[in-house]
Amino acid sequence: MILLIFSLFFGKGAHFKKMDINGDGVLTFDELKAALSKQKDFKEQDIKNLMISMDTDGNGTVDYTGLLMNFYLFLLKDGF
Ligand SMILES: [Ca+2]
Repeated sequence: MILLIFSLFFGKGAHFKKMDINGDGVLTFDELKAALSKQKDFKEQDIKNLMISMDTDGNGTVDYTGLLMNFYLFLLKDGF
């Protein structure tokens, strides 16, 4: 699952800057939804769960640093 998410954000053609439609450096739920619905068949609830898990400071948006930190912590936790 984490690799799937990783490839969605950092893979070819789907990186963070493209997803950040208004270019403010953070992803809102609507931006995330717009990007993910193009990629795979994500259900609205899946996207909500993803958003909650990546919204490290709980302000309703996902920022690039928070996203990288999330992956880093995940990798540490899983002992890679
Ligand atoms: Ca944005």
